[in-house]
Order: sequence, then C-alpha cells, then structure tokens
Amino acid sequence: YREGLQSQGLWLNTADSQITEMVAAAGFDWICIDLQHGLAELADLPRLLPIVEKCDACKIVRVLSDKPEEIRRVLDLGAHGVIVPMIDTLEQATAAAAACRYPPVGTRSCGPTRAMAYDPKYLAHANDAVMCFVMIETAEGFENVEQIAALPGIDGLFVGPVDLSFSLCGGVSGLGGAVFSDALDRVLAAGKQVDKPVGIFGLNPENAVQQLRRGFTFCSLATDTTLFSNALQQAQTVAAQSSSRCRD
Ligand code: 3PY
Ligand code: MG
Repeated sequence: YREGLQSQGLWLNTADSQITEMVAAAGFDWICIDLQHGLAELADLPRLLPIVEKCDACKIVRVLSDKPEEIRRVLDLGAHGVIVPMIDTLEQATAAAAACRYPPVGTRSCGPTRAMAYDPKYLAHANDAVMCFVMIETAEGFENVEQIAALPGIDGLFVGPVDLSFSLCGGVSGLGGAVFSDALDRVLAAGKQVDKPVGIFGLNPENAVQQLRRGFTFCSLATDTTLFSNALQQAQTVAAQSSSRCRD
C-alpha cells in the first residue's frame, strides 16, 4: 500500500489452521485474523501467523479493542499491522498509533517475542514498518475523520460498513442509500487529502470489486465463514435440483 497499490485481502473469522493454510496458499495480498468478532484469541496467533507468513501474505490482525496493551501484544506476536475497531476520537486514534511505536515516537514497550523470531533486525525498523489502521465505523469517528486521517502514526483508515450503517443510517438497510454512499465519499476524500490508504470490509466479492473501483485502496474480498456457508448453500441447491429431477 505504501506504493499506492490496491490490494485484496481475505478475512478470517475461524481460528482453524487448515482453513488459514488454504487461504494463505490462495495468494491474497493480506490476510486479516479477526480478534474482535472472529473466533481467534491472542493465544491462537503464534499458531496462525506463521502459516500466513509462510505464504508471503501481509499479516494483519483486527484487535479486540483499542486498548494499547492488546495492540502491543498482537505486534509482539508478529503481526505486520493492526486494524483498530470503533475509533471515535482523536485521543483514541493517537493512543492506538502510539501503542504501535517504540519511544520516543510512541509508548510501545519492548518485548517483540515472536516478531524477532520472524526478523532478527525487527527493532531497527519496527517503528516504520508496523502499520496502524483505525476503523471509521461510528458517527463520532466519521465526524472526526479528516482530523483522524491527518494524525501522524495513523497509516490509513478502514471502514466498517456494517457498524457505520447502523450508526449513520439506523441499520444495514442504509447500506445502499445516498447517506451511506456520501459517507464513503467523505472517508475516501479524507484519506486522499493526506495521501493515506483507505480500506473497507467487503460485504461479498462483488461489493469488494465495486469498492476497489470506487477508489478504496484495500478491501477484503470475503470471509472464510461466508465462503463456506455459500458453498454449503450451493451444494444444497445442486442436490435439491438433482433430487427433484430424480423424482420426475
Ligand atoms: C463492520 O462492517 O462494522 C465491520 O467491522 C466489518 O467486520
Ligand atoms: Mg464493525
């Protein structure tokens, strides 16, 4: 993203090694392990992150909250970057960015247990290499989006469309409406103004492609759980069609 390239990722809601292997081998630019709404816990990361690392995908983790101690631990375990949910204020965003950097720039305490195992020279460049993306998904965060985007240490914004639709439009029925569409334009403009990437969670692959066309820098194409449940439905549809043909 630092070269301004668009990228596609995949979102992991499960904490399963085999699914992570399959996703990593499929060749996505980045993979996000979700600690906020997914099944993974902090203790799963030493098992899952090396699988992603092996396939050269960028290791992103959505943290459970903006708590600095949690952000630091996720980075210590070797994540390249964090997506921090539910950021409302400049203070929250500043603290999240600070938690990602060692002093004097930030407040990160030094103990990169797993990160050093991936990269012995980690300490020399961690402050520059680590990525801190904050989620714009509340009305308050949205109102502050230009100032949040401009903060030093914030590498980019990430839109949570579902929460943002609840907060701005009263629910997911607003996702297709003008208020929501204008909101996305404003977030994109806020990123563009400071030349920082803006990502978004893709609701499905078609939606993800639309968002990339619209100008988002990075977008998740799907989640492991939605892919699996779509495949199940497809299998059931095929089975239902063929069993009705058998009866005929
Ligand atoms: C949202 O859409 O609110 C998200 O956080 C995506 O997971
Ligand atoms: Mg959300």
